[in-house]
Amino acid sequence: MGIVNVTPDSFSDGGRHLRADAALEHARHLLAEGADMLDIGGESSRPGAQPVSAREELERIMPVIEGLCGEAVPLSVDTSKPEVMRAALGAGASMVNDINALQQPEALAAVAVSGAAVCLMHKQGTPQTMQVQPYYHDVVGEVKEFLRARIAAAEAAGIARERIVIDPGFGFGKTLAHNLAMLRDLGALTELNLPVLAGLSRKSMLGKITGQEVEQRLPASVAAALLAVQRGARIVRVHDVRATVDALKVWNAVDNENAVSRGWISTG
Ligand code: YH5
Repeated sequence: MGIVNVTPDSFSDGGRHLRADAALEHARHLLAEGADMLDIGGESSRPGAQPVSAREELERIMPVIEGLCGEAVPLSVDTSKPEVMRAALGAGASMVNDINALQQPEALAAVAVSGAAVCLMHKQGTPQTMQVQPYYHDVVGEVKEFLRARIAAAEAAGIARERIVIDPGFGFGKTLAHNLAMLRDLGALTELNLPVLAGLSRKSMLGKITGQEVEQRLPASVAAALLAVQRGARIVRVHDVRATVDALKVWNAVDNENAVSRGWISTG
């Protein structure tokens, strides 16, 4: 899953049209690099980020979703707002990626009536406060129980299991120790029998481990994505698609007997 952030901090603000054009060009670049799906977001959910209105979010993402709906690729919309979900799904998005796990009123219904897929993510606190003092007795157990409860809520609202993806929410109200425990034991989430999505790309935990600033975290991000897939993640949300795809191809060539039959590699 390639990340397309349509925010002023990601694409320099020469006005709405230029920003949408730059985001579209970036999205097509990620597809050329081998992305199987794109995650399009108009609200920064980085630690400390300020919320934006539904109207502002829509003005950022809708031109990009509309510009991409001709490409034969699944689009995910990164939002917590039901109004934004409905508009994006109406324009052809096929998945909602909600860091709030459909906890806002109407969010469950917005996804349920659409037939779209959803990614339910765990976090502790809100993006404004979540890194202040994360605390868990048992991070893996608590994340798993939270996701189990949100899966039940989604199913009760009419969202079939086949439509649900789960995500431990790396960096969302978690210390380095919590993130490492979660990655080490990611297999515990696969016991919920749903595809696991992992988002580690360029995150602070990689900066803490390597001492690298955000622009220099590509090698660490590739290593983290590979580790996540080896521990059971089925989708990795990444900025650096080509490097990640190459790493996964090497792993597949060595460890996955199906790599040839799936057309991922050729033995000549
Ligand atoms: C995720 O894990 N993450 S937004 C800080 C960074 C770099 C990247 C300091 N949305 C996830 O990517 N959706 C985000 O450098 C997500 N899973 C899902 N499903 C945070 C982010 C980032 C933050």
